[in-house]
Amino acid sequence: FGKQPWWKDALFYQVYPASFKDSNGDGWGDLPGLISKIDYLEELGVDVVWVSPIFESPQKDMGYDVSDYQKIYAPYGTVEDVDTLLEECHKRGMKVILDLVVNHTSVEHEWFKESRSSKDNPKRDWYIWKPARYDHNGKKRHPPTNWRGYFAGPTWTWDEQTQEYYLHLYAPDQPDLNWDNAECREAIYEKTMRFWLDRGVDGFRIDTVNKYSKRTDFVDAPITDHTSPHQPAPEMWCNGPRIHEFIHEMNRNILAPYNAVSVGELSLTPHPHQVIPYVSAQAQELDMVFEFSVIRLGNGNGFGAKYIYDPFPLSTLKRLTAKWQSFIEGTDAWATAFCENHDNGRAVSRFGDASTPELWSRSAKTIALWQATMTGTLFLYQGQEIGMTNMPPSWGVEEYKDIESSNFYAEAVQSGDGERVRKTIDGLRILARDHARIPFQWSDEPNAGFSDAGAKPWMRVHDDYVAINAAKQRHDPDSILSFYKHVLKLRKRYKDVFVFGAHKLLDPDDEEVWAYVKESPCPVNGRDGMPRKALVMMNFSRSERDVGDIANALGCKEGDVHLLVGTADSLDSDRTTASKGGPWPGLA
Ligand code: TEU
Repeated sequence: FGKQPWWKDALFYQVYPASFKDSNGDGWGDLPGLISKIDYLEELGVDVVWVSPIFESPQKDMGYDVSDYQKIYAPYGTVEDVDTLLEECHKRGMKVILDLVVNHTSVEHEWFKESRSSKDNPKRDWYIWKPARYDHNGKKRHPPTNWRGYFAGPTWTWDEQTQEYYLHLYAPDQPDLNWDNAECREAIYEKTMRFWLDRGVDGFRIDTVNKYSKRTDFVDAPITDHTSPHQPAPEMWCNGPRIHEFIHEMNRNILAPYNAVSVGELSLTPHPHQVIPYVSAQAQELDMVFEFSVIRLGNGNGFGAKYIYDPFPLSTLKRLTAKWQSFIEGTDAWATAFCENHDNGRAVSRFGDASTPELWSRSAKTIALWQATMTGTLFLYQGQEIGMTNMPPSWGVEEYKDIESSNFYAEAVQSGDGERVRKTIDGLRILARDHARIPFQWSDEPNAGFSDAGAKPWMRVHDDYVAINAAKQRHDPDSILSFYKHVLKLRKRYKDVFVFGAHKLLDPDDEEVWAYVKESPCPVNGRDGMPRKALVMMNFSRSERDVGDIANALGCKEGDVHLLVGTADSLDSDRTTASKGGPWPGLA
């Protein structure tokens, strides 16, 4: 299957730096702390470390509000610490990508300070300014449109000094850059990307990559939420008229010359037809994208109800994944395999059952097998490999620090609707971004070994850190961490099947066992040069299911497949099943 770029079968690992490792006891994770854990990442089999934003920032949105792209937020360390991180990773054959946040800056960024200083400032047009609208009697001032942003508020904020509104899809502290301005785009390429590529960074995870081109008619969105003055309007700014021109320009000007790897965050983009133009080889735009159909499962419909949890049957997951897989097979385009990140609840709490230690362990291993056998480039999120779980339901809302959580909660309280408040709290307990941001659980030492014993971590350490931590699992052959290492090796060893293989979902109506066949795209030296196949079976239920029965029911006769993997008996036995015949050794 020919020469593939290095990143297609690489293992990426997302580090949320504030919560990974604190080296100086200030309760906030930092770069020296991350550097002290590179051996841990290497041992897991990580090829590429993705570091969420570490730049100078007022931290209104945990660094996704950058005030200086060439400085490091002091509690994380210094630019020289980044040089050390690069050096330490590169000497181990590992790479580093940074989080590129260029849909917006912080209000504290010099560019915005100039832009807001006067209407005729040369950088005025680097942001999106619009005059107010007034009632017919000219009394009441209104924003240019009725759009609702991602953090439960309007997308416009009035600026007294120049008497205009500016656009922000996220917090008022995150004004949107105007990508329609060529000078602004040039500055983004030169001042945020080239600076880090020249220092040796290997590429970028590109934040909100489909939002840079907005519709320029700025019209009101239809009223769909009668409880709010602001209406969801992602169609006004997702996949806009010039988006492919901009991303292609970014590719030609900066990504390609540096051979930088790129993965774009592409939410709310109908796939496959609207995703392919971002990632097809001939597009010369991005290498990969994150497609969110699967990870969004359970989110309430639309912006207004995001945190009104919408329970889903497993079959939804399977149907979505089948569709997702078909889009990958349909082209040489590449999506990514992932089930966690810093914007979502923990997978074992959402897609598994963490209610008892036994079920928690089996669930986490089943999820590990799911991820390790998925087609595409695999991304893990810190803590997923040891089965870190959502915050305990007993914790109060004060433990939810994230702007998105607190804004949705405040909006529910302001609505005066007790039922909505209750549902929002229930939704946050499953879906909140905060669950992924509590300190990494390294050991059973105080503060879970994340920070010094006397320190007060910026977020509360999980109550279960004594039972769930990396040190406890590292040498335990039955641990989740050991299982991840096991199935990650399986993925690498049979990458033609698991990374590059076609995916055939077997029984979309079975609500308990999720089974699919993966087939290598090319004849290998297996039996008679036939493509290699694997039957993957995962029992997401508590009932006993027999491997043989399933295989037969699925029409997979013995010898049909060369590798049988799965936690198919039930969540109560994580035995992985040896292969049945075929040229391959069973799962060791
Ligand atoms: O998220 C982009 C985005 O679409 C968010 O709405 C995200 O999907 C949502 O919060 C999920 O609950 C990126 C970053 O990943 C996120 O952390 C930032 O808050 C956001 O952009 C603004 O930079």
